[in-house]
Amino acid sequence: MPDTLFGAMLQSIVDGAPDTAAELAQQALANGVDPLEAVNRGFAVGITFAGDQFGCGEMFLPDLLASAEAMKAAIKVLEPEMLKRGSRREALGKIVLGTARGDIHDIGKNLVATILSASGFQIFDLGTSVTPEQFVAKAKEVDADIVGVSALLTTTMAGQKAVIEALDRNGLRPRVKAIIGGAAVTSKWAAEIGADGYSRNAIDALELAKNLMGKGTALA
Ligand code: B12
Repeated sequence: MPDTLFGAMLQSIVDGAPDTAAELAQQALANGVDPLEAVNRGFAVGITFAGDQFGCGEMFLPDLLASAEAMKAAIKVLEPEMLKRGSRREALGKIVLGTARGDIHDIGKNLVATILSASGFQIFDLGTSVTPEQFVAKAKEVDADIVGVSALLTTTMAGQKAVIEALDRNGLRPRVKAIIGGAAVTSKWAAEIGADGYSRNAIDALELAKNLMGKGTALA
């Protein structure tokens, strides 16, 4: 059963059908499917497919927007369960999160925020198109342990570098760690700009953040 459910989830995103996506998310929860698995094996596969179609000119921006809306509708249904499943037992640290200047993609960043928050991190989400100055100001204000910058466009990845430079300029690093992510980000880019870490998905982001706080289960 789950495989057909995951297939239908994928299709609902490609079709840009928020009501169907939300219904399928509800169905998954009712069937005891792990909400993160529903995202990773169903909905996220759909949005990646839609992005590829868009990239090769098979899909246009309004369709991609509809796909993004469907993705958000599904995550809205799944989010409370993700938060409920999180441990939330100890305060792990404070993380300032946002999408880089000029970039409005936030689906992945929001997932990272949900997972980290569910696992006990205190999240200060600055939203999208965040300037380096805004990251620095918030990090100072809340005495952050980690600053996380998401970027989905090759043009806005430079914004991640600018945030790291601003953290350095303001004397916040190395105490404050800088982590980055987003579809186009690679470990090579992370090393090049001197980030303290990067991850390909929200689960790895959690492991990364825990490791940086000295509370991880993995080495690294
Ligand atoms: C959905 C989407 C949109 C939606 C965004 C809706 C929203 N509210 O987010 C809309 C339709 C608005 C959109 C707009 C645009 N988009 Co767009 N979009 C996408 C798409 C299809 C999916 C992104 C997504 O949500 N993925 C699902 C999530 C779950 O994955 P994720 O974002 O990668 O996040 C995970 C990890 O990366 C990681 N992570 C993410 N952030 C962080 C942060 C930290 C700190 C850490 C540790 C980890 C981490 O964890 C996340 C969860 O697992 C991608 C294609 C793709 N394959 O990425 C294109 C894509 C990114 N878009 C693209 C483009 C070109 C655009 C536009 C410029 C189009 C236009 N002509 O206007 C605009 C940009 C506007 C702007 N200024 O930002 C291109 C970028 C090309 C490039 N290399 O630069 C892509 C790759 C599509 C393509 N193939 O051409 N887009």
